[in-house]
Amino acid sequence: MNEIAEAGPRSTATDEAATVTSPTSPLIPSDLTRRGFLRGAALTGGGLMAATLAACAPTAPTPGWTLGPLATGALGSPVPTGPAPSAVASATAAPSGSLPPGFSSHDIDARNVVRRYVGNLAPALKGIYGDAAFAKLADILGAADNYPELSAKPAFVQVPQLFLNDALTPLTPELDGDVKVFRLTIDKIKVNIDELKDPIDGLGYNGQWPGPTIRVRQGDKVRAIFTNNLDETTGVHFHGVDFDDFFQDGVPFVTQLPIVPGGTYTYEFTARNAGSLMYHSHHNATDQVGRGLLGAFIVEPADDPFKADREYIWISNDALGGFTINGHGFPAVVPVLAAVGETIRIRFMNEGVMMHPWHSHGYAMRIVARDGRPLGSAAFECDTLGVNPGERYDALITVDRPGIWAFHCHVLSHVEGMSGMFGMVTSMIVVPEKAHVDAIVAALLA
Ligand SMILES: [Cu+2]
Repeated sequence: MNEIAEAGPRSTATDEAATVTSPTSPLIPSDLTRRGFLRGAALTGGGLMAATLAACAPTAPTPGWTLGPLATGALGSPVPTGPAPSAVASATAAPSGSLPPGFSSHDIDARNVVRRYVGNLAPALKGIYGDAAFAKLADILGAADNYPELSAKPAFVQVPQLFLNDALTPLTPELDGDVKVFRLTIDKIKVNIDELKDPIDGLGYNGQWPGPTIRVRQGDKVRAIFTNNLDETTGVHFHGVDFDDFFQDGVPFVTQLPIVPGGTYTYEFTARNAGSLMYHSHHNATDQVGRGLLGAFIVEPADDPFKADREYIWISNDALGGFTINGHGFPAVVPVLAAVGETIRIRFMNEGVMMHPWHSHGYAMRIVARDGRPLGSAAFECDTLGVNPGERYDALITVDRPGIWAFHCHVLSHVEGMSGMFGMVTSMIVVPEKAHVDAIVAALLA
């Protein structure tokens, strides 16, 4: 099984110094420390720490659900304990134990995929949302079955993820005078869209899909050196950059010769314009971008007008890996985490060949920038945002109500079928306290 460690070297953090040092890691606040994690656990009487540690530490004991509230939960309906109805008895994925009347194999499959998404993080919900909400959630998931996923890590922990890659192996430039130098390889890789699916043959920058996030400041001089380890030619385009020199534009047979196998090519330019940009193959691109040659290029302005407590990069693709967010499909997709009172920023980027309307349940998004350019007085609010191929939108969401809110593409065939939800689905998990988020993230990074 593909463990979190495969995302990159593990942190060697100790209790005294577990600071995630990359100030540019999405999701992870720069002040996240082991002590912060412990403080978070203290807020929930220690239960959260135990639960989140157990959730993600491979050798930790599996926490048990507190099943007591189930029979007398807020819903007031006892969990069925009788034999399974005959209509569902043949469902191959059906766990032993109870199955509510009227369930079909579709319901069993649909529930199983959500069970995989939540995994053994589920017990932490008790400390986060309180007993009554926990009882409802346990009822919805059918926790009384003591189903196997309760003791498995969430699906999104079992495959490499962009935010973990960026946190654990941030792409740090060398300095050559006042030039920031980034070195990347272009590689053939095996990609696990989902830990239960066979790996597919993909391509990646530095062995990652999406590639490592490249971050600079507006006005920086950038040198990006790419070595092509493929057995085919390629070219790299920095998408959305206002180049001074058009020969840096990365289009083979227009502004350069393709980068041959074994070859190295250097792009050098000044990051004139700020915002959410991208880098990707611009050669045989339907195939090469579809196989994973894509990544985020973030140019920070000197004074960012959009203040956010957490940031998420959300790159969609829809080719050889299916319908994906950051290279993964539900349930192997990291949730958006936020604490009440926080503002999060989502940088939507579409590297696919189709438009995807992203729909946020429970909250409106304030769209403040398009293609990296601030919208100013044209900023608008919506709960469904169509993002066309090549487009980027920056969305701000200020959260004031806890909950687990679905967040998905609204082309329904991209998200749900007879086996339940798949592809372009995740959730926004809003928790009452910042420490809850820090605890979960720390456990992911541990
Ligand atoms: Cu879609």
